[in-house]
Amino acid sequence: MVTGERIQALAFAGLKELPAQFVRPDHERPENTKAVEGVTAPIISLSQPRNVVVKEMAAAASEWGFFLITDHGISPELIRRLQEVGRVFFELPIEEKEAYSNDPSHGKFEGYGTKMTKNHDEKVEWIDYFFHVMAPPSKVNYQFWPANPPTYREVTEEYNKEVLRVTEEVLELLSEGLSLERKALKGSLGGDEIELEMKINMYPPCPQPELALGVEPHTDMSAITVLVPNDVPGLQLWKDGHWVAVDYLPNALFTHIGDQIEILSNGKYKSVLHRSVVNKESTRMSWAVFCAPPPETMIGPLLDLVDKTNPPKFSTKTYAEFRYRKFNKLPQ
Ligand SMILES: O=C(O)CCC(=O)C(=O)O
Repeated sequence: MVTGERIQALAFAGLKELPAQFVRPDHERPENTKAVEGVTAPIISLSQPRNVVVKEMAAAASEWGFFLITDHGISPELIRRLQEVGRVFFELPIEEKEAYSNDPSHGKFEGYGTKMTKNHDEKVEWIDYFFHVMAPPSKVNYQFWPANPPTYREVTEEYNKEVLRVTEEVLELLSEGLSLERKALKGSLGGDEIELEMKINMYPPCPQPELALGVEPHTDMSAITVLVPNDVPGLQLWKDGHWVAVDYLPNALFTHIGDQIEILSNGKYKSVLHRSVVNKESTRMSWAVFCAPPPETMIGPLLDLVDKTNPPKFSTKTYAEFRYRKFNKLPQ
C-alpha cells in the first residue's frame, strides 16, 4: 500500500483499477451484499404532538436504531454553510490539509486523517476525514480546527449550538420513551459535560465501487450520532438480515442510536450496524456529529430498567474503558 497517501489524491490520479488494499473480501463486497429494495428508514417530524414523537422515536430506536428527523429547527441555510466550509477545506491544496494530519496510533485523534491498515490482511476504507471536538468548551482545541476557510470556525460553532439543542431534545424524547423522567439519559451521559465531536467524511469517486467500502460495517460507540450528508446517497443500515439503503432527504438529520444508549436502555434501543458505499462518478460527503459521554462517566444499564425478570444485559464500565476495548477489538 501507498501508506500515507490520501484517498482524494489517489482518486484524482486517474486510476482505472482499484488498488488491492481496497478490494474487500467476497462476503463484504457491495456487489455481493446489495441493499434490499422497497424498505425505507423511519422519518420523524418534530412538529407533531409530543406524545406522537415520543412513540415514533421509541419505536424507531427499538426496531431500527436509526431515524431521520425533520422539522428540527436547524435552518437549511446553516446546513448549507456548514457543508460549504467543509467542502472548501477539502478543496485546499494537499500540503495545507496535511498541516492538520492526525496520528491515531499515538493517541492524536483530532485533525485530518485516512484510515490505514493495521496489518496486511486488514482492508482500507475509501475515505479521508477531518475530526475535531466541538463541545464542551473546556475540551475544544481550536488549533485542530481548519483555519481556512476563515468562516469555518464561526459556522461550525453556530452548528454546534444547534446540534446540542437537538441532541438534548432527542435524549429527552428517548428518556420519555423508556418511561423515565426527561433528563434521565442526559444526566447519565455526563449532563452539561456531554461531548460533541465533528467528523467530516469525504468519499471521492472510486474506480470500482462494487468492490470497495467507504466505511466498513460498525456501530457507533457514541450515545447518538447526528449526520447530514450531501445529496449523494451511500449510507446503508443492517435491518432484519439485509442492508437497507437510506435515501437522501434534504435537511433531515440522519440520527443513529449508538452503543451507549443501547447499554443505558439495557438493549431496548438498538445501536445500529451501518456502513457506507461509494460510487464511480460523484464525491460523497457527510458531516457526522458524535454525542458521547466524557471518558470518566460510568455507563451501564439504568437501574430503573432492570429487575429480576429483566436482568442487565451489559456490564458497567467507564466510557474510556469501553472505547479502549472497542478500538482494540476486545470483548466488552
Ligand atoms: O457517511 C456516512 O453516512 C456514515 C459515516 C459513518 O458511519 C462514520 O463516520 O462513522
